[in-house]
Amino acid sequence: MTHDAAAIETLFALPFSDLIYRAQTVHRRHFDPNAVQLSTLVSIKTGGCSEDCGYCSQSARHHTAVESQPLMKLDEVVTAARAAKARGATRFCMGAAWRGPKDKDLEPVSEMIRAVKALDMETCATLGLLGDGQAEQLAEAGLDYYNHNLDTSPQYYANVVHTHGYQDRLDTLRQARAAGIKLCCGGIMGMGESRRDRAQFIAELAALDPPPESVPINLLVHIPGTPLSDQPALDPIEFVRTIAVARIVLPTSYVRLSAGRQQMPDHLQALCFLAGANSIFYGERLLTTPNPGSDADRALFEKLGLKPLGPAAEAAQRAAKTA
Ligand code: SAM
Ligand code: DTB
Ligand code: SF4
Repeated sequence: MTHDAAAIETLFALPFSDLIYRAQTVHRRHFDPNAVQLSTLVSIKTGGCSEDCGYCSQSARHHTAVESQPLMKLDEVVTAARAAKARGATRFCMGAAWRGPKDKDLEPVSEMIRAVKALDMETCATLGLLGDGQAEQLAEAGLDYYNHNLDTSPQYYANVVHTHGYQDRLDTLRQARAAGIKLCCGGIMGMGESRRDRAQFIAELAALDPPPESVPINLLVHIPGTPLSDQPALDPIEFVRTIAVARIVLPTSYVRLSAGRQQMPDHLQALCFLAGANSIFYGERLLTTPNPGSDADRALFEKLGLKPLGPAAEAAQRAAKTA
């Protein structure tokens, strides 16, 4: 099915119950509706970034409370990955506050990827824009996924980021894909964009060929000291609609209910799962902000009858139940 932005906007405008019904129908055709994939994030290099992304706590241009940290040591990363696996995460995502990695950064990051892979976890990295040959090097180290977000529509983008362009992001996605790495690519809702922008953003994701395997839908976390800190909150129902539309337009992608869960009550998260979200960030921190802890998530999953995806996750859940 082709989806241009106008057709996607029509989906957004459906009566809520009709939209959720369609999203559920598509979801059940392609996935177990009660299984949720768990990814744990760690910030391997924090703060001091040259870029000016308006939402970000880690830009050197914004005066935020984040303290810069150099590249983490290999053994600290392995300890964090082991702990994530023990809690039931199947994927470990390493994030760095860079415009993009320097060639000298790639060897230490490759070592981290090899070490996490050796724990029998899926590996993901989000390191910014990739230069020629860098994706190949990451692929060779065993990188399964590269996360790089389009963030919003091409039309709204210039309101949010000025130091690198939309096309730069598309080029990086192309490089990662060409190196055989799976894509994790999504965006942030609630940055002041219109519904049309949200529709155009989803159309851009669907136009990637093939579309990203993972699609993180973040709700803006308002960070004091960033240009977007005073942005009015997005209507929660509009956020649920965005998840439902992403599910319909990207039927075989994992749609991740991403940043913003800490600020969401259980019933809003439940609506997002009902709308077709089937992945979360799992663990008490995102990159620089809090996320619900694994105990809270386990309790939520119990209430909703959701099960974490994957054998390690199921074993961790059984162990937690009998403990
Ligand atoms: N520096 C790399 C880059 O920009 O691709 C990797 C890390 S960057 C923090 C990864 C993504 O996190 C951003 O593209 C954005 O979608 C998301 N993000 C960052 N700050 C956020 C915030 N305050 N609220 C929601 N999502 C956020
Ligand atoms: C994504 O889409 N969301 C994650 C991950 N990819 C790297 C990051 C969310 C960051 C939220 C704000 C923070 O913790 O700094
Ligand atoms: Fe933040 Fe990444 Fe933008 Fe740097 S490039 S300011 S870390 S989102």
